[in-house]
Amino acid sequence: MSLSLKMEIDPVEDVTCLNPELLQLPEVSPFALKTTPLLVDDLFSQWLSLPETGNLVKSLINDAKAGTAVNACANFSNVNAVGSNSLPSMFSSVNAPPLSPRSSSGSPRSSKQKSSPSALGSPLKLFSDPMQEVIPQFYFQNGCPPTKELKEQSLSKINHLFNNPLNGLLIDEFKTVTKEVCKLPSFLSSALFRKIDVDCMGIVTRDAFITYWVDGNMLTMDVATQIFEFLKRPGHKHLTQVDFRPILRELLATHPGLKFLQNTPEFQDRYAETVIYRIFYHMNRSGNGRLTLRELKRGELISAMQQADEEDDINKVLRYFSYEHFYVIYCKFWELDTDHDFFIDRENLIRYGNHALTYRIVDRIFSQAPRKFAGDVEGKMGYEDFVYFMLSEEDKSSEPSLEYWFKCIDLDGNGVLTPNEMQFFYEEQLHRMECLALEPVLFEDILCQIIDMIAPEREDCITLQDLKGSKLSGNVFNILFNLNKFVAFETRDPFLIRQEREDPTLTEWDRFAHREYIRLSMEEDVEDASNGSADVWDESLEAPF
Ligand SMILES: [Ca+2]
Ligand SMILES: [Ca+2]
Repeated sequence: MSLSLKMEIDPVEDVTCLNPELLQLPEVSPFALKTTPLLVDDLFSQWLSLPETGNLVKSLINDAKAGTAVNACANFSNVNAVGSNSLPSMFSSVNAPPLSPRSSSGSPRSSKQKSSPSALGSPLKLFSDPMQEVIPQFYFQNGCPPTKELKEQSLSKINHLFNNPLNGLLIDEFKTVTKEVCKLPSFLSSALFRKIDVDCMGIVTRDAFITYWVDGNMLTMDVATQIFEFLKRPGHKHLTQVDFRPILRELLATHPGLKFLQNTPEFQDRYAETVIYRIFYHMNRSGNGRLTLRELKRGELISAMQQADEEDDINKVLRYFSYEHFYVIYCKFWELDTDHDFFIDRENLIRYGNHALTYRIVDRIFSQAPRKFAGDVEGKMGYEDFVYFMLSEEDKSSEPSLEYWFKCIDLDGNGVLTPNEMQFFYEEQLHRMECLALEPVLFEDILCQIIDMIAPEREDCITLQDLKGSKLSGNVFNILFNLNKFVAFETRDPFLIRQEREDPTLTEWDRFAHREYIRLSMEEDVEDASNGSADVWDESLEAPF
């Protein structure tokens, strides 16, 4: 192109030094050039009028005359390669507005440039080019609509499943839809069915289902959002404990691992309650009884539900649903609640774990420092409160537990634990050590040990954040108010160390519950065999505390 115009360029005599910044044609999309030929003419004549252009063309002609092998294209692109590394481009010099971001998607240049080494070598340049950025719509007020393909796929499945004279399904038949179309755990089926069957007709029609699931954009939501949407009550922005009851009821009615409870509805209720308390203990971190979508997404409930749906042995579902875990919690409560009025008082709780706890910490629990009791009986702890206590006591590595005990020790509630506050609790431990003729450890030494374990930001106090950042925080609490666990920690109980090594993926709670379940079931065996003479008690299985 440049050679064919040499005659017009020849008169250009003014030679100044080359300014590569003025030669930035590669910055312009060929697509833009094609669609605006006038612009091309303008640019080209501007380029021609540059003294450097005349200089370049002249030297090329001289080379040609002298018979030197010339590669005009190579020369040309060389000059431009230098130019393309620097800004501003020629566009800025002619004050042209940037091109619409949309046009770049069809531009062959933009796709070519992505793979060229110069583009790869300069990520900054890629981002600075407005033509590179195409941001797809990402916010939809009523949820992201399904793609045509996904919609068709679902509709064909729906048509197949609803293909009957009624054009609808009864509650039991609906389960297949829950599993195959919605891809949700089967024990959520009744809850979903009732959500769609608003008039309680006992049937969900094909059209009603499509309106709710496909047209309502439920299809494209993530599982947590789907479950949140249909479990919550209309107009609410959270889930409460009550909202979980229907799914627990269905799990109890259908899960093979829970069938044996069908003749004891009382225990079904207790199991359901316990699972719900455990879910809220771990997931409702604000502690206000209102589980938000954000909290639901952060926790492990959805994967636990999916596991419970696939696993016939409910005891393998360690998060929330294990029957054995429920059994251990409930038996402990029953054991302490001697008059079986379903409440325990301070004197009952002090017996927990072979009198492991101090009076001072038990008093703090009963003053409701870590958590307000759910029941309203003065000075009494209900079952739900006990579940919170027990989970905190048996797994001090979990965050809800650290928060629970932190509030207990923080006597003045100012958000930091001071040596004085810790000493208040430790005094009673020290006294108990003396009574049991154990070698007492002075508070000063204990404080040093605690500071070493936690490595707090400030040396004069410990924050909740400090505790959350240390793996040894649970031991600090045991030092302060649980004598049995303090001693076990100090002597590095081989039993515990062996258990930890056996399966490091288990939580402290999982190990405790497993150990306790074995112990409790052995006790039951002993009771059953009380008429016989054989002593079936195995000392090695006894809990170390
Ligand atoms: Ca009682
Ligand atoms: Ca404090």
